[in-house]
Amino acid sequence: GKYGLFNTDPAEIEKLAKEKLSQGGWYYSSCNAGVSWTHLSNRQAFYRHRIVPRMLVDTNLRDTATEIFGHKVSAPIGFAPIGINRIYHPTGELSVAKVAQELNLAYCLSSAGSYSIEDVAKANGSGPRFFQLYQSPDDELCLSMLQRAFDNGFDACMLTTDTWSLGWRHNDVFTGNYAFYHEHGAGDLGLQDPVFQKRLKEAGIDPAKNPKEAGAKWIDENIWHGRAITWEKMKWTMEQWKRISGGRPFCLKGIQSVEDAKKAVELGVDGIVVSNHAGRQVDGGISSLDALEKIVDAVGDKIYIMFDSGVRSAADAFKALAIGAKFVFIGRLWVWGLSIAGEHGVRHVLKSLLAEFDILMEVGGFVKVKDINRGCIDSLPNSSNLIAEHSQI
Ligand code: HOC
Repeated sequence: GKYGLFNTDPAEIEKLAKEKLSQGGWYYSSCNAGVSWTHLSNRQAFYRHRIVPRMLVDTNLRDTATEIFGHKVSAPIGFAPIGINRIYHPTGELSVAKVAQELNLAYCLSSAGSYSIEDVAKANGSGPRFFQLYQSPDDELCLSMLQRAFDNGFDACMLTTDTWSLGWRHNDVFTGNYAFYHEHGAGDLGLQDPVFQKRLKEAGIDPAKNPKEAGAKWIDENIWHGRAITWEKMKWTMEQWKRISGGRPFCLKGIQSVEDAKKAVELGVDGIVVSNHAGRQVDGGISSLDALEKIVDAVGDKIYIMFDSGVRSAADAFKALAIGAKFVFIGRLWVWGLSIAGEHGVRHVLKSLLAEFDILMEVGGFVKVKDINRGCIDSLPNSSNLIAEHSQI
């Protein structure tokens, strides 16, 4: 049928997802900050770097597998944390986590998830899985979430550093995002937290009678609370995670400057995700790939560097690896797969991406992930003013 073996060209996926989603769902998943210039610069940066294939290489024994924090995975490509997956499909995070395990890919659960930590962990089975934290200013609640993440086998904590409030996203503001999220069970991950349940009781809110009020309290006070977490506080969070988890990796997501990357190294953070939140936070910002290049040059040998923002193909992922990322996360591709056909849609999109990556290695003459380096790409100066229609995807 139409949504069986659908065309996995990213432009097609996007079209099918738009057709399937409500206006609110489509606007939320596709929106960017402001006039989308950060998104555009993400796409332009990929366009500027070109892969240089090598010939007569024995790629018969090529291998897309790699390791992330000591876990062997099928590819250096994983699921970026994205909140409220029930907007896209009723089975939401459960389907995504299940497919991740089936394909042996790293999965990162958003703390704005629409299913509980416990249920997602069960769906994800043996993982590997990471827990993304939108840090609540309520320390007791934060500790409770970290503890639940550890108790449920999450292998690393990833603190998002760029989203204390959502960026100004016209389309999403237009659809009245706030009410929309609540309708889709936004934040069940939080609503099921024992400390948050205590907070609801203290405030006299019965979530069974007043789910919208309870949901609003969760989001307003603990997710988009508008109160920035500073480096000082981040140190506390890292120490708490280390204590609770017995030293499992702690990472920062959203790093875009060399200064911040150096600070992360100085404070003993295990890894960073160079990311501009897919262009959804600051408009007119530096592309994630350009930031990656500068950061790798400055601290690439001192910290584990991951990457996200704007990846639409295996070639994009390859370019980020060539520039020096050790691991690449994708977001909207799997969200749209989920929107189109639930679990099947996620599986179909990911299997296509993995096949594309494998074939790229074969036809490009690359044998191992660790051999992907700057010598594999040719780059135009970043002053080049360019953009093809295709890079609008
Ligand atoms: C219910 C809160 O990363 C985005 C997301 C923010 C997730 C918070 C959801 O929209 O970019």
